[in-house]
Amino acid sequence: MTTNRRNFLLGGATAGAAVAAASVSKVALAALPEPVFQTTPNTMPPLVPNTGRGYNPVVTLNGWTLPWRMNSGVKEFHLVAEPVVREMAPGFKAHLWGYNGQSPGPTIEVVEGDRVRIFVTNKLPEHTSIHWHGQRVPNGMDGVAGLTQPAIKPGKTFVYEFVARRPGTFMYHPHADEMTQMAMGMMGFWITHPKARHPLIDEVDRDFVFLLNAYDIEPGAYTPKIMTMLDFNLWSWNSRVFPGIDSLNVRQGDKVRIRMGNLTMTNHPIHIHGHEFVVTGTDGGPTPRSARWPEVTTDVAVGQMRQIDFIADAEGDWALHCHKSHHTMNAMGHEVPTMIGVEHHGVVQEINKLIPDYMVMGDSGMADMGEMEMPLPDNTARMMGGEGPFGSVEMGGMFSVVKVRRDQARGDYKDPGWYRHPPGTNAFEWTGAMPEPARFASEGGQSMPASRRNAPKEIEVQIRKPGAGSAQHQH
Ligand SMILES: [Cu+2]
Repeated sequence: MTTNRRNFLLGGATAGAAVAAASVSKVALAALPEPVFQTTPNTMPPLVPNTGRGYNPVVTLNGWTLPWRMNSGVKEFHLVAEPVVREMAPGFKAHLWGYNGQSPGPTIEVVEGDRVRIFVTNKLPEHTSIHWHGQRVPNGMDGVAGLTQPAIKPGKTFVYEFVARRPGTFMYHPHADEMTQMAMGMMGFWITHPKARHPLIDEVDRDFVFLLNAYDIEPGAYTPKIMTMLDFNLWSWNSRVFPGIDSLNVRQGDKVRIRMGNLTMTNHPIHIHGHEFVVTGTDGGPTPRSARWPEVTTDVAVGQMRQIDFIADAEGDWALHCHKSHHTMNAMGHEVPTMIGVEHHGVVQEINKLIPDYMVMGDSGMADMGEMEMPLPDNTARMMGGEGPFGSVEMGGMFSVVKVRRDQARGDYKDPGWYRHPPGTNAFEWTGAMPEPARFASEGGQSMPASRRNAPKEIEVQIRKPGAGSAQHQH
C-alpha cells in the first residue's frame, strides 16, 4: 500500500516503472511477463510481429503497441494500471490515469484465433477492472467488477485469458468506478487482425487508430475534474489536443484505413477534406459491402467504433477533424461574452482597471484569438493555435492533417513537412477592379418588398410587466 501511495503521489511514468518492479515479488516476476512502459507521447512506428502469425500492424496516433511474449503458444501481455503524466500538447501536461506510462494505454494487436493471456496489475489508489469492449469472451472474462469478478484491489494482479474469436477493432476500459477512471484517461485500443484473407476486410497500406476522449481541466490545473458529466473543455484524440496531435502521413495512392473509437460522453462527426471514404466496419464487425456508401463525414456515437477506408489519391495537406466547431478548440479560461459588432476597446481598458484579467471575444469574431498573445496561466494549451505554412490554423482539440505525398516512401510514416503547392494552385487575393454589386441600386434589395419601403424605421415595443399597475413603454 505504501508503494502504491508513493506512486500515486509521484505520478510519473518512470516512478510507475520503478514501483512496478519493486512491489512485485521475484517469484511473481518469474511468472509474469515483464511490463513494458512508454514515456514519450510520440507516434511510435508500427510494431512488426516477430512471433505468431503475421499481419500488417496498425499505427497508433501519438501512441504505441504493447509488445507480448509467447508462452507455450499463448500471447502474454502485462498491463499496469497507474497514474501517468501525459503531455496533451507542447507546454501542457495533465496528471491522468492510464496504463504502462501513458493515457490512453498501449494498443493491443493480436490475430483471430490467438489465445491471449493478459496480466493486469493495479497501481492505482483504488480498485479497478478491465472490460474488453466489443469482444466475444467467456462471461467470467468480461471484466465487470461485482458482476463477473471481484474488483482488482490496489497492488493486486489479475489474469484474463480468452481466445480472440472474431477479427475487428475493439476497446478496453475499466468497468469499476467508470466515471472517475474514464474521466482520468483509462482506456485503450484492441485490434484483432483476420487470420487469413477476409471477404469483407480489404488489405490496406496504412492503418491508423485513435480514441476520441475528453477531459475537463481548468486552465492552469493539471488534474481533470472527475464529476463532470457533459461540460468537458478538452476534446482530444488519444489524450492529445491540436497542435499536439501528429499528422497522418501517407503515400499518394495508398489505401488508408482509420479506426476511431469514441469513449467520450457525446458524439463526434468526423470529417475529412479532399477525399471520400466508406465505413467498412464497426465494433460489431465488418460492414457488408452492399451497406457501404461514400461519405466525407461519419458520426461516431458514444461507445462506438467506426472504421473508414479511402484511397489517398489527392496530394496535399488535408484537414481531418470533428465537425462540432467547439470540439476543435481548447479550454477557454474565461466566461467570455460575444462582442461581435461592438467596438469595445475603450470599454475593455476601463474594465481592466477593475478586473485585470477581463477578456472579451474579438469585435469581428474570434479569429484574432488564434494569434493574440493572451495572458495564459502556466500549463495551458492555447484555445486555438497551431502554426501552418500560411499563419495560425486557428484550431485546437480534435483536429489533425492527412499529409498525402507522391514521394513518401512505402511504409514510411515520417512527417514530410508542409505541402508545397504547385505554382498557381493556391487561393489568392483579388486586386483587380471590384464593380458595385447591382443589388445595392435599390435599397433593401430583394429581401424587402417595395410596399414596406416607407414603413417606420423605429418599432416601438410595449411591455406590460406582470403585477405593474400601468403599462410601461420601453424602446
Ligand atoms: Cu467532437
